[in-house]
Amino acid sequence: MSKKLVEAMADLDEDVLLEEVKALKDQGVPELEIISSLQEGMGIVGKRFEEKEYFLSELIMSAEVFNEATKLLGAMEESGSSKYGVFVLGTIYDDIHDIGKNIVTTVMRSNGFEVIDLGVDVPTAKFIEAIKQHKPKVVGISCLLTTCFDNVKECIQAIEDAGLKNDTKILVGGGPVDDAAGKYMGADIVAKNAQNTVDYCKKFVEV
Ligand code: B12
Repeated sequence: MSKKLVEAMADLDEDVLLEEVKALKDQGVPELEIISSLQEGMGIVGKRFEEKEYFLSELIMSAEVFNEATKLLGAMEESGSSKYGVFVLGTIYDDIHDIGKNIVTTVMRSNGFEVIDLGVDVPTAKFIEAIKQHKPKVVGISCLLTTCFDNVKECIQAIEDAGLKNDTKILVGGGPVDDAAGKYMGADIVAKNAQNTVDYCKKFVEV
């Protein structure tokens, strides 16, 4: 973890942040490690927002700064091969956070999955339609808002009621989703970051 990068992200200091990302990249630091530091910094942004030290404008700016940083990361380029099959992914309805989802999408693609990205604010019916159409082994639902936990629960229940959960594992992820929340929602697994997601999905696909 780069303390300088975590602090630059937390302080929304774009100049220092971009310089540090370049420096770490030049030193050969793995890109997912760089993303971890950025994610840690985003956690601090969130805390400052909760404590009213930051406001919505800073949240918006944090997203812009994060996206600028990831543009410097070459590993985030997509490979195009799909040797592990299809992964359907989307952010649950009423939630528009997509930075984490987009990272998972690119990292999964660069690890050989074909990702059907349904976008943000995705209604249950759209998840069900995509599962019927693409028959994925794994479906991912991103959720950054505790107020949307019940939406994810409803969506997973609907997938089960439609008889589509037998052959499909459901992964959930996003900042506030821990194991207890995942259990409440009826998910098969909670993934804390993009690398975990790749590891779990490869395991499901190989069994
Ligand atoms: C940036 C941000 C925003 C941006 C989002 C921009 C965008 N395009 O995404 C904007 C400004 C739009 C925003 C809006 C809001 N936000 Co906001 N936001 C954040 C912030 C600071 C960072 C989120 C982020 O991008 N993190 C970085 C990424 C890389 O991490 P990540 O999303 O967790 O993803 C990683 C893993 O979780 C995992 N993962 C993620 N998704 C998935 C999915 C699957 C399937 C898997 C397997 C893995 C996985 O892999 C990713 C990569 O490692 C968080 C704070 C936080 N700590 O998360 C608050 C936060 C989520 N927001 C919050 C709030 C309250 C809001 C608003 C309600 C504010 C308002 N008053 O309007 C709105 C809600 C809008 C809506 N309806 O969705 C709260 C939620 C609190 C709660 N209890 O629910 C947080 C926690 C801040 C806080 N501490 O108060 N926000």
